[in-house]
Amino acid sequence: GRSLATYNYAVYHQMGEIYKWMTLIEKEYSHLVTQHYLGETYELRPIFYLKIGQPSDRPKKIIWMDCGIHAREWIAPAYCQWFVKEILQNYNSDQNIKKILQNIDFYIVPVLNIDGYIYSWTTDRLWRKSRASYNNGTCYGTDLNRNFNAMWCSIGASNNCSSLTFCGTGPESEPETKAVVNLVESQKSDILCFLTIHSYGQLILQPYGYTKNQSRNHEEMIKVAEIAAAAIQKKYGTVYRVGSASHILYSNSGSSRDWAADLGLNFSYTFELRDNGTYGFQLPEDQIQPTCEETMAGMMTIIDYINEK
Ligand code: ING
Ligand code: ZN
Repeated sequence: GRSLATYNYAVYHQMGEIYKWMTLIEKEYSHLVTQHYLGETYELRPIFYLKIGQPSDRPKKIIWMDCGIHAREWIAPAYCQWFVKEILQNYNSDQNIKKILQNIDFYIVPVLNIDGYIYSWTTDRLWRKSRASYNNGTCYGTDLNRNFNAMWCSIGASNNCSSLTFCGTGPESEPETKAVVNLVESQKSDILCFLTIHSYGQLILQPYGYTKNQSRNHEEMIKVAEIAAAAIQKKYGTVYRVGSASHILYSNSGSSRDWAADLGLNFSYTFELRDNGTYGFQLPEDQIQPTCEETMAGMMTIIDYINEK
C-alpha cells in the first residue's frame, strides 16, 4: 500500500508493507497510537508493538495481543491489523471503544516471528518456526510457542531441532521469546489479559496445555470464552470450541499462554482462527474479512467483560 487510505486489509501483506503500515498508523493516529521497540529477531530485524489508548494521567491497564508467532498462520497478522484499523476508525463514533481506550492500552504485536513470516513468503509457505540456525546450519527454527518457561519441553514438544515443535536449547533461548517475556514481566501487574492469535481450528483455548489441571479461574475463563464463541457464531455461523488446550486437542508445554497464566495474569487465551481444515493455513483472501469481523465480535465481548469487571 502507498498510504494508509489505500491499505487493503482484505489481502495478505509482506513484512515490508506491515512495517510501513505501522509507521503510517502511528503518524495518522498520533493522538492514540505510539510504536515501540520490543526486541529483535534472530536475524536482527526489529520487532515493534503498537500501544493504542487514550493518553491519561491515571495509570492504565493493559491488554496484550500478539499475532504471527507461527510463520505460516497468515490470517493472524491480518487480524491484528484489522483489529487496529477497527478500533481506530470507530473510536470517534463508538462510545464503547472510547470507554475502553480510556481505561486500557492495547499492546499489539502484528508479527512476532518476523524471520519466519518472511521465509514463509519467500521460500516455504508452510514454515512454522523461527529461523535460528542449529548444528552448523543443518537444521533451522525453534517453535516459539514451545520456548516459554512453562514446564519447558516436558510434553508436546521436541528436543530435536529438525522437529516442527522444537522447543529450543533452553527456556526463553530465543530472542523473540525473550522480547515478549521482558516486556510482559515488566508490566505484569497492569496486564489484564494476554491474547495470542494463531490458526487454524476455530478454538478459544485457555490454560493449561502442559497439564490437565485447571487454572485458578478456569470456570470464569470458560464462561467468558463461551460468550465470545456465541458472538462469533452469531456473525456468520462459524462454530468455535472452547476449553483448555490439553483437553481440547493435545498437551503442549512451553506456550506463551500457559506462561502468562503462571505469571499471574487473570485472563490468557489462544485464539485459533478459521478454518477447520479445508484450506488450513492457506486461508483464501476472500475469507479475511469475515474471519476478522467474527473474531472481532467475539474478542470484544472478552474485552468488554474485562473492562467492566
Ligand atoms: N496451535 C498452537 C500450537 O502451538 C495449541 C496451540 C497447542 C493448540 C496445543 C492445541 C494444542 O501448536 C497452532 N495451530 O499453532
Ligand atoms: Zn500456531
